[in-house]
Amino acid sequence: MTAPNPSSYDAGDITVLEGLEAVRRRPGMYIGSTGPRGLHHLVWEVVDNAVDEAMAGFCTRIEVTLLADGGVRVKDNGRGIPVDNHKKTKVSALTTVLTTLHAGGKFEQGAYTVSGGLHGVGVSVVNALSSRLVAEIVRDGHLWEQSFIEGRPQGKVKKVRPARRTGTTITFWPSEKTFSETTEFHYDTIVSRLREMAFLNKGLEIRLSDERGEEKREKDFLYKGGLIDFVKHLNAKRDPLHAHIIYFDHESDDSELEIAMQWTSSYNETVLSFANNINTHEGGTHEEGFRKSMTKAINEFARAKNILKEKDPNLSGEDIREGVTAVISVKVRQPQFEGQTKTKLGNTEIRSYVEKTLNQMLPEWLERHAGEARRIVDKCITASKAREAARKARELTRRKSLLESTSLPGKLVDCSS
Ligand code: 0RA
Repeated sequence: MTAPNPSSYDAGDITVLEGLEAVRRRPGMYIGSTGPRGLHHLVWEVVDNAVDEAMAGFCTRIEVTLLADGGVRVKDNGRGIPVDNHKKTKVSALTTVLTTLHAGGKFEQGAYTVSGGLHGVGVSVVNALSSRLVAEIVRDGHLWEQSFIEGRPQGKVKKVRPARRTGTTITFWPSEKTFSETTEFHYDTIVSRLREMAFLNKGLEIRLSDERGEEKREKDFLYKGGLIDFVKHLNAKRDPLHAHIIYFDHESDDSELEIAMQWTSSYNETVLSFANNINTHEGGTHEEGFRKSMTKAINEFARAKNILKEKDPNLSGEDIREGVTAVISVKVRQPQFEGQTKTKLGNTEIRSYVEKTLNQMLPEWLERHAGEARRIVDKCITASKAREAARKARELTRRKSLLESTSLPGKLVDCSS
């Protein structure tokens, strides 16, 4: 047996504290801002970790509680963060996860690494920016606990008592030193994100309880239909063109794809896309593959059914997407987030994955629901005609105003009246 080496232990300890100190010095680097957005990032980070555990197939229920004293509690029924000591460092895995930058929950090969994404900064960042944090773990037959103040462990992981079932509970109080503007969580903001998470992870049960204020509030989210329910929700106040919501899911060796969509009588296009549960506001390769395949499938169907004649030009992507509500969700092993706000998916292999998968599934759906497909195509043709008419009207107006303007050549000015 080798004796613990005090000097290297100290060195590691110092590195850890320096890491969390760096987060406290420049919190914006890790959570974007120290305003309300950054504050809510703390919640998303802890919830994301629990959702990861659900995505890995080990967690079915997450409870988020906004405590009366300003704290937030996130409880899941996953496997529980491991508490045993690392062979070399002799430090509990739990302590490491909570005090080491970028040591997310994901040690295992094969697990989805949502970490590295937008709010995948690791729960240690939450710890660094909390005046207090308590981790309670049930696994290996016991309840284990460790507390932190400003990120610093207040003793080792404690074995509290025997306990059954497994899970992780993280309770934290955001530090007023960092969040000097406000430490107050916004109920509606948390409602919409948790609802979105529940849509994106079908069958996952999420409960939000607000224990602040006079009237306690509570909301449960559980969507058996996943993205189908998401599209229903988005189209609740719109007028759908067809009854069936188009839905596909597909799993490959290293990615997953889920798409739901429905056309409405609206003139707007609503396409939401997600990569590893993160809203990719700036789009990216998954959206590109989706658009390309959809344009191809609708045009081919319209020609096959002779709705578009040989002489007619193809329908444009824009015409096809008028009035559509679609949600695209991909799960990718190593997501690359690009763009101004890091919300654009960059993985090139995902473009062809989505395109190829949809190329197989979309024509089949259109064939099997030919009546509904015709109504969709009719709407696209109407959109195309309207756009063409608008273009002609615009041209006419331009020509007219050109004639009326003073821009007539000099020697013709006298003739213009
Ligand atoms: C790594 C390994 C294992 C669980 C987790 C991470 C885990 C992390 C979080 C964060 C919030 N809730 C969580 N639940 C689980 C388990 C490895 C094993 O048991 O074999």
